[in-house]
Amino acid sequence: MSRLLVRRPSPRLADGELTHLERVPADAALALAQWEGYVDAFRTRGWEIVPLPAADDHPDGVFVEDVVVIFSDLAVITRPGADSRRGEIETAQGVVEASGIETAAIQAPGTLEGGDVLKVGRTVYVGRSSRTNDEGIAQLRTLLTPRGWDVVAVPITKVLHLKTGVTALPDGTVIGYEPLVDDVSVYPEFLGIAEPEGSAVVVLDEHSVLISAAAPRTADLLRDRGLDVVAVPISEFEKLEGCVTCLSVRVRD
Ligand code: CIR
Repeated sequence: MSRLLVRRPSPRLADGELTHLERVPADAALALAQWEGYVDAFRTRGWEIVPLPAADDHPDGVFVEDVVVIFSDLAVITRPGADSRRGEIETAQGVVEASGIETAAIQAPGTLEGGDVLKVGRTVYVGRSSRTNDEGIAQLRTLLTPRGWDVVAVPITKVLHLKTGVTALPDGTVIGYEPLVDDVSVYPEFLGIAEPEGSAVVVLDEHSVLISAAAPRTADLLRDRGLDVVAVPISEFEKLEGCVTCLSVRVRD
């Protein structure tokens, strides 16, 4: 059974880091309700939900994707580029280590956030962003090359993370809102969409994806391509530069 690692949102979510967006009020109660809806979308499709310990002192703790990245037989504990996020690692590390997956960690001076890591087949695209540095990418490459992964670094200047701008559909097509993608030519198959919020999709299974409810035209486009599309409202997380990918770590069976 596939497992979903999640962490409930902090009541201090509204104080989270912002890089490209202006701060607007976020509603903690609505955020919690939206998070529960997000988790339910997986639970009702057969995913096992694995809650990480709460980290209410960390406003961005709900964005668990940034602190752990799973590569089938290896879990990489990251070292976030944002100082305020380093304290999120400890509790996540305990859960991952207890799961029995081999674990490695990015070391200083390397920085890496999971939002900058996109797997497509055996290729791992890694965003060189304000949060992920060359040393972090080099460490990841050293870990993954012997395991048969091809690590490709890509520049990120227009959005927070690589996966804020692009993600991949079940068939490996990379999807993104072109004005916010530094270089679409990096990706062998690229599908441009009309809504920035539609850039992030989570693959639920071979035929289904999860997407933000703020991207109805992208949802229609994906349905036209034959996919089942589950749309969930995540407005309170989008205010903090979050998206559907960053709210969980997927451990696929
Ligand atoms: C941050 O700036 O770190 C958070 N406010 C948002 C993190 C979003 N994470 C992601 O897209 N993977």
